[in-house]
Amino acid sequence: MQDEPLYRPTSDSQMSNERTEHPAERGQGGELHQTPRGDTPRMTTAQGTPVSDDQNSLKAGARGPTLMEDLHFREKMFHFDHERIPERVVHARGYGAHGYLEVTDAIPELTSAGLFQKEGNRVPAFVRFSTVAGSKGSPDLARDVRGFAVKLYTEDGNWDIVGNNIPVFFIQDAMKFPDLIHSVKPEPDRGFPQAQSAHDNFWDFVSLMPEAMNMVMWVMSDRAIPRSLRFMEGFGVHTFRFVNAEGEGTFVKFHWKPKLGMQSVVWDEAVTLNGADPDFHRRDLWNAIQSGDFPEWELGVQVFDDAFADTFEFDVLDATKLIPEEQVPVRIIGRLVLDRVVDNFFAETEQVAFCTQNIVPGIDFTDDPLLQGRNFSYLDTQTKRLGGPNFTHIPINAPKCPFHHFQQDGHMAMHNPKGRANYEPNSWSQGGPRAAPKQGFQSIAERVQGDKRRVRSETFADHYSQARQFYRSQTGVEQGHIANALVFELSKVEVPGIRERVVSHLLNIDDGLAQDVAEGLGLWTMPKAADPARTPIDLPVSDKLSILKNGPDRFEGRKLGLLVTDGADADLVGGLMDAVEEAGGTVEVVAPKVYGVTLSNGKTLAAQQKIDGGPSVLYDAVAIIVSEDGAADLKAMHPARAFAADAYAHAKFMALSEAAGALLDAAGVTDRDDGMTVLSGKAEAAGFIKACCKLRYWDRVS
Ligand code: HDD
Repeated sequence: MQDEPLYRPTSDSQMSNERTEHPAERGQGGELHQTPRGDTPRMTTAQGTPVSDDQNSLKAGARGPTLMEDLHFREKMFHFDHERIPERVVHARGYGAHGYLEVTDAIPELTSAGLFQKEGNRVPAFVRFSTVAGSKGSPDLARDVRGFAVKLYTEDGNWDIVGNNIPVFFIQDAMKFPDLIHSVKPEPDRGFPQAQSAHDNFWDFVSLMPEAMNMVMWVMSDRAIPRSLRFMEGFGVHTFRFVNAEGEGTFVKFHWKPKLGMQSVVWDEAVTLNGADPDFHRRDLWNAIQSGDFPEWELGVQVFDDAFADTFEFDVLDATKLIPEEQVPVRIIGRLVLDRVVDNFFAETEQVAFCTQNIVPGIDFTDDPLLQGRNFSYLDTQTKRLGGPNFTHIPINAPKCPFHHFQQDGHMAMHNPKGRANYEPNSWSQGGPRAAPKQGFQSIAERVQGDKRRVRSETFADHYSQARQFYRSQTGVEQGHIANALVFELSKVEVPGIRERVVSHLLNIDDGLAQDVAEGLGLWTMPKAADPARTPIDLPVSDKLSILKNGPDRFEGRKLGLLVTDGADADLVGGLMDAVEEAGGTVEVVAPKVYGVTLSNGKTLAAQQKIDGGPSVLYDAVAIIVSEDGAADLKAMHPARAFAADAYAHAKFMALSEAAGALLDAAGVTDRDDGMTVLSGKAEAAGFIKACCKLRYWDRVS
């Protein structure tokens, strides 16, 4: 039996009783897969029973009914029917990768956390990025906050920093989290819109909760449409505590700063990207890691004491506020590198369970009421999502340091210790584990006293000052994007009263912004400003809050879309590709046909995208190197005209061959500006890539 090939060659007749070769039996190159002989493992059921035929269910006769007795069919179908687990109630769409955190500046004076005792210490890390509102299958470029959740497998247990790419939050008290999320998710009666805040319920809720206004400014800014997960900052958001070996505490806020700098797309690109490549962010992360271009962030901390907290304009326990970097500088203490994609998306990215309660000795919580509530919610949700209390037995969630406890049994228990002792204290000789008062986790000895009341502290009452500071710290281009985003979103709101209520808040943030939005909406009469609980104050501009003021000035890690046709000048193409490579970028070739083109020197150049699958929104800059005949062909193709028109409209730098002008004209792009370089040789190619380091030619649109 073992010597007989289990799969036979294709039968001539599809109607024959002989089983026919299934397409799945062919490899990608068309070669026939190995039959289960030699080194190829034989297929079995989950019980280990060898399977003889995985194509046909067991029937009474070739055309007869399927038999219940078919153990292989029933087991296969039963397992398939149970493949899904509940998606996360928020942050359902996410993408993870492995890496490490390396300490670059030891801080034993601040914290006793083992990790930070010595420069050069490294711990494994797993990071999951996510959007918040959309379900698991929603597109990557939704206007939304991005989750930035980091699990560090330290020698003292797992430390999770479950943060976002925005340093403030919508609400101050965890009590309001279900309401916030209900309001942004699809409306309950109609089940839409998906992955969007542009609807009545969201704007109704936030306009009734003025504490949301600071975060609303951030979400309407370009921060909410990052170009890549690699090009965004991350924040722990809350104020945490460092505790040193003497038991002394300092306040700390955590920051992740991307090595390649920040970058966002423009809204019109995001809208197109969501259709052109709904997986744009995850594909980008996967490709970067697979090509050895490992994404990296600096870990920074803002450390401050009670004296600062007492004099700061806001309460450091209020998660709707940040501390400007100009006030408390960020000290860089480590680097986070992602150098390995997952082996299995479900096992790792889907099953990873972050909990804000996962901290290690040397780190502690504060009384931030949002953080306190989160500490309940995460553990609770994992139990539901992963089916029981043993989710720490799943490898991605298990600590990588030794661990010993008496928690036992339950669904799917994988760690089942031997021996008699399962309680403590006990008299058995191997009766450990025992608690270690010195090395064990200790909460900071903080005096806590107060009346038992449901109240919001008066110190949380200023809802507009930081929103104003954020808006006024942006460049003109960025301010325009915020106004446009508000107009776009509020134009999707059906109830005029809700739109007007939002504008009434904007009046407390910035008059000019309120005017721009009112004008964009076509609002006839300006509403009265909302009554602020506390009169907003003017804070100094904080340049660090702007993306464009902190632009990367490099093309490293970025992508050029190169549109070519048959007969394109081989020297220009070669020179440009070399220049991009030298700058640390990549080139994706777009052509009328995916097998590519024949260049002027007779050599072929393979394409990665056919023109209608490679719109210019996929790229940071574009080049159109075409022959005259090629340009004439492209003129007739809508996707080619759109490639040129969109690149122009999105303020991208463009490199052109002489002949490309005809395509631009046909696309309605009659301007020739300084964001365009007509190439005639290598020198221009280098100059063009240097210009691309600015990422956009904003003068074109501002
Ligand atoms: Fe949350 C997931 C970040 C407030 C309750 N949250 C979740 C994830 C991130 C954040 C990144 C995805 C983790 C992953 O990739 O698996 N959440 C935040 C930040 C907040 C915040 C930065 C404010 C500072 N969250 C917040 C509150 C609550 C929750 C106030 C409830 C009281 N969050 C959850 C949750 C989730 C979650 C329901 C859903 C899936 C999960 O936990 O694992 O428990």
